[in-house]
Amino acid sequence: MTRIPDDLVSRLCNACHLVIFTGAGVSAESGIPTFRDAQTGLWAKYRPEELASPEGFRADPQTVWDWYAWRRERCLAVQPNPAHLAIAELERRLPKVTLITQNVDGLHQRAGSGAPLELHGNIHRLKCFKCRRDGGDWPEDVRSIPRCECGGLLRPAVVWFGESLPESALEVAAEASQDADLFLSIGTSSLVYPAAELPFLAKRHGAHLVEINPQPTPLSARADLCLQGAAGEVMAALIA
Ligand code: BJW
Ligand code: ZN
Repeated sequence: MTRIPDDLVSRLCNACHLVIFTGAGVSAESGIPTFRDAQTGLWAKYRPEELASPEGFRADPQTVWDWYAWRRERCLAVQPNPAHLAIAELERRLPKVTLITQNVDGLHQRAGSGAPLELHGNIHRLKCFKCRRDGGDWPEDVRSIPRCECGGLLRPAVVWFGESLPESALEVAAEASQDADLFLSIGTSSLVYPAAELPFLAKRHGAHLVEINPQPTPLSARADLCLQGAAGEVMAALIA
């Protein structure tokens, strides 16, 4: 069982504004592969820019559609894990919590989190590749790619490489990070920008910065505390 330092317990109890920033590692214990794990990662077989980019979709929309359809089914088949549940519990217990996620899987919402700021979109929604209009929920059992009223192909409403993040979510996330007195970065490789900038921003504005990850990342050297372990175990210990 992970030991949580007393100092962190008291910082958590006294936090005026806790910001929690999550990445794929938070959903790993639910059975969703992370992106950059060489063996089991989602990109073990493909180069990321081949599938998760506008160029990739333009070159081979059906392969990209099928890959996301397969991933979306997997997201629906799994359950939130103790990390998602502990985060939702902290939202209930503390006066002010902002949850910022890079995950597109919808597991935070299913665990009871209110309104996570989804910086990289949501795999369960669609948008038009051509006019960017909202394309509604992902339809059931559709093999051929649906089209928008404008004639463009619909695509998953996620943020691909080279695309801008949703402006207002990023703005609110940056404001929250600057206001945070305690910032938890959980299960992210801290490699993908601009999201990866947020913990550094929080630290520069005076937050106590805690990283939870079994592996070191480029953030580790800047963190006040690194809890090396699986998100589910560490977060369960944190709320115990
Ligand atoms: C556990 C665990 C357990 C395992 N418990 N932990 C500055 C410098 C260099 C490059 C750039 C820069 N600024 C922008 C860029 C380019 C690019 C970028 O960042 N590239 C880097 C890779 C170098 N960024 C972009 O293109 C962004 N857009 C942009 O900047 O636009 C600006 C612009 C636009 C237009 C005109 C002009 C300017 C967009 C980035 C979009 C990222 N999209 C993806 C795909 C989403 C859709 C999908 O799901 O398919 O988002 S990529 C992928 O990476 C996904 C994730 O959200 C994101 C982050 O990954 P994450 O969550 O950190 O996962 P992993 O796998 O990397 O790490 C998992 C971690 O978990 C590991 O550390 C494990 O150890 C740990 N772990 N088990 C806890 N049990
Ligand atoms: Zn359209």
